[in-house]
Amino acid sequence: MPHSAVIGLGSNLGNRQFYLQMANCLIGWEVGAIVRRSTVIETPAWGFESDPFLNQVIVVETELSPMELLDTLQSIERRLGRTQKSTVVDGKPVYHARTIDLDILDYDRMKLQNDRLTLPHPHIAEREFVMVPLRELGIDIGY
Ligand code: PH2
Ligand code: MG
Ligand code: MG
Repeated sequence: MPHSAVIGLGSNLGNRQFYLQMANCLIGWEVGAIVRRSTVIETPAWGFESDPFLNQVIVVETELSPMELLDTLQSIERRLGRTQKSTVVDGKPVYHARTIDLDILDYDRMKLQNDRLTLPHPHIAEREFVMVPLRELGIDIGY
C-alpha cells in the first residue's frame, strides 16, 4: 500500500513558475504519483524581508519511507539550485531566498521527531501560505 504525503512547495528566487513546474515533474518521477494539486498562489515573504513567493501544496502517493522522502526532496532541491539552508540564530530561524523549498507537511498522519524531520510539520497553523492551499484541497491535518 502506498503512503500519502502532503508536500508544500515554495519559490521566491529566479523563474519561480519554472522551479515549481520542475519540482512537480521530478517529484512525479522520483517520489510517486501526484494525486492532488492546489492552485499556485503568490504570497508575501513570511518571517523575513524578501521577494514574494509562489506557493503550492500537492499530495503524493509514495512507497518511500519518511526519511527516504526527505532525502529525495532535498536532492531535488539541490538539483534545482537551492543553496542555503535555513538556520537558527539566537533561537530565531533565519531564512534565505530560495529557488525551491520542498517541505513534508504530513505523512500518513504519522507523528515523528528526529534531528532532521518533525511530522507533522510544526508551525503550519500560523502560515497562511500553507493553510490557504490546504483549505482549497479540503485537507485538515489536525491543527
Ligand atoms: N517559507 C519559509 C519562510 N517564509 N514565506 C512565504 N510566503 N512562503 C514560504 O514558502 C515561506 C515563507 C520557510 O521555509
Ligand atoms: Mg519551508
Ligand atoms: Mg524547507
